[in-house]
Amino acid sequence: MFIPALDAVGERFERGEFFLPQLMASAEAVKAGFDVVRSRQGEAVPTDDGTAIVLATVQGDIHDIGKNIVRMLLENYGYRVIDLGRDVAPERVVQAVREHGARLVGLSALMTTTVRAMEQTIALLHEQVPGTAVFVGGAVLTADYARKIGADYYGKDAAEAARIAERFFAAHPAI
Ligand code: B12
Repeated sequence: MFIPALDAVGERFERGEFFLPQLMASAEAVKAGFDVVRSRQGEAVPTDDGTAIVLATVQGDIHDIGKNIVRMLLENYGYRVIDLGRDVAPERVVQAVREHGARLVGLSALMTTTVRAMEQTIALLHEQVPGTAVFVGGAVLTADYARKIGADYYGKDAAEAARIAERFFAAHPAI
């Protein structure tokens, strides 16, 4: 319900019919809507069995509505999500992975200009914390492109994010 509305706003913004204030007002309305959904859902009880997931919107990108939906769904599945927020530097992601012993990292990017930061974050993670798997998503990405920038998995929406986590932890159980 919220997402088609945002798509319509995005299209009008692209056509020059809407401007930044309208974009911001729509984002605020959606945020308020999701806050209501969240408050009605009750608290998910996270398991702490080696299934921590670090989640972030990459550096330079402040779009976090999609990431927040992914987080909500992963939490509902019982995963412990360490949400670093938006505009997150690659080094901060590496630090959080080490701190929480996370083996799976989710990254979100909504702009063509910030996919580069996503690529840098993936490279730094693979170099500094080998064995960490990265799954990515966001409107600008495709499965092909995700592979090209070194991601281990691509999810087109939050439901796929949950399936990726399920598959990953089933194949890599905590020792
Ligand atoms: C809302 C919005 C904003 C809000 C963001 C508020 C917020 N807190 O997020 C505000 C007003 C702040 C904003 C600002 C800007 N925006 Co804006 N924005 C949008 C808009 C309308 C909707 C994005 C959105 O939330 N979609 C809904 C969510 C649910 O979808 P989603 O993010 O894709 O997430 C889903 C999947 O992709 C996936 N997913 C997402 N993340 C992840 C992560 C993982 C791990 C996985 C598995 C899956 C996954 O699951 C989600 C749920 O199904 C889009 C247009 C559009 N239709 O996409 C433009 C858009 C993204 N913005 C755009 C631009 C240009 C900007 C600005 C630069 C504008 C400006 N001139 O200042 C700034 C950017 C500032 C910055 N540095 O980031 C462009 C980007 C163009 C491009 N291709 O690079 C777009 C496409 C608009 C357009 N058509 O031109 N924006």
